[in-house]
Amino acid sequence: PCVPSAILLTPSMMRNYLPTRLQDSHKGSFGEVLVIGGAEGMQGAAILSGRSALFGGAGKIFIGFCGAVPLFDSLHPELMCRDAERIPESVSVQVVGPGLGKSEKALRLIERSLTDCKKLVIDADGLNLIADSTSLQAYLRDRQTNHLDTIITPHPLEAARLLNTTAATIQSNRMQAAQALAEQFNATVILKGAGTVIADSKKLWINNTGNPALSTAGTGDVLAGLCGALLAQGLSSSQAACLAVFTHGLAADTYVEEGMGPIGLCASELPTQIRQILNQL
Ligand code: NPW
Ligand code: AMP
Ligand code: MG
Repeated sequence: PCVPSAILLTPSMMRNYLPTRLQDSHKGSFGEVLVIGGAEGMQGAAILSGRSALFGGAGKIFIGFCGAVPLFDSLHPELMCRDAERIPESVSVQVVGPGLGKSEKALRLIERSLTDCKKLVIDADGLNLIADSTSLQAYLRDRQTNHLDTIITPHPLEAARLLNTTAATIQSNRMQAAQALAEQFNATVILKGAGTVIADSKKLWINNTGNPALSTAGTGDVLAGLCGALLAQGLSSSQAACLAVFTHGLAADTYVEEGMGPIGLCASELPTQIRQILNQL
């Protein structure tokens, strides 16, 4: 298949995508994000994603847990913690998958998000559930026809599960794999890993920020929450995907320059640095 040449993400390109804040704005101006994930033992993934949406500038953030619901996040009590099946209002931007698990409840939750949610980021176990189910794959493909936007954020093994191949095959031609995912699932794709590739039905982008400090648990959950925050602030799927990937990588690069990586950087340290980059880019 013909693969278009990739556009390198640059700071000047990213500046054009930055969300702006009018003087008379209020929290409703910056959208709501609902993170759905956090099964038993993986509540942290959903919290990381919610914190990232907060530092990425979303107006209001809910975390819907699949497992036991913490009373609140003591570091960030701004985040509203609920049972994922007890969130009354239908929030128009959702991030489904961080620590979601693959239970019956998880399956019900992702099916509802795929059919109802206007702007959806699908990560981690959200992608693994879709890889295992042809009916969920059909719901995902149909979203575009129903004018619903989707970003999917696979790492190479998740991409391999979706395309029914191996991670080695994905890695042997990352651009082609990202384009195949975009075409097969009618979504904007973030194919993660060193040299993250972003693809939609028309274009390919490549990112050169980021480094092995990011090779640690939870960094992907942070990226997914950031995508949600940028969608909630009005960016298109491809703009949100590109700006999120660029700033997430640059945050890690900044920590390395400051001597806080590549060894031992924590995913939970990324959101504050991402906030600074969004404000100073
Ligand atoms: P290997 O080791 O090379 O064979 P999984 P997961 C591969 C949640 N989390 N290039 C690599 O395979 C998530 O949100 C919860 C090549 C790696 O071992 C999910 O819901 C946390 N290969 C759930 O856990 C923090 C690559 O994929 C394997 C690659 C499972 O997600 C952690 C891992 O993939 C986590 O986020 C690359 N660039 N990147 C929490 N605090 O609650 C990855 N691989 O088996 O899908 O497991 O990604 O950990
Ligand atoms: P996940 O595997 O879902 O936790 O996501 C890992 C995140 O860290 C993705 O955004 C990857 O692109 C990023 N990442 C991991 N290792 C590297 C690396 N060596 N260079 C650049 N980015 C990386
Ligand atoms: Mg992940």
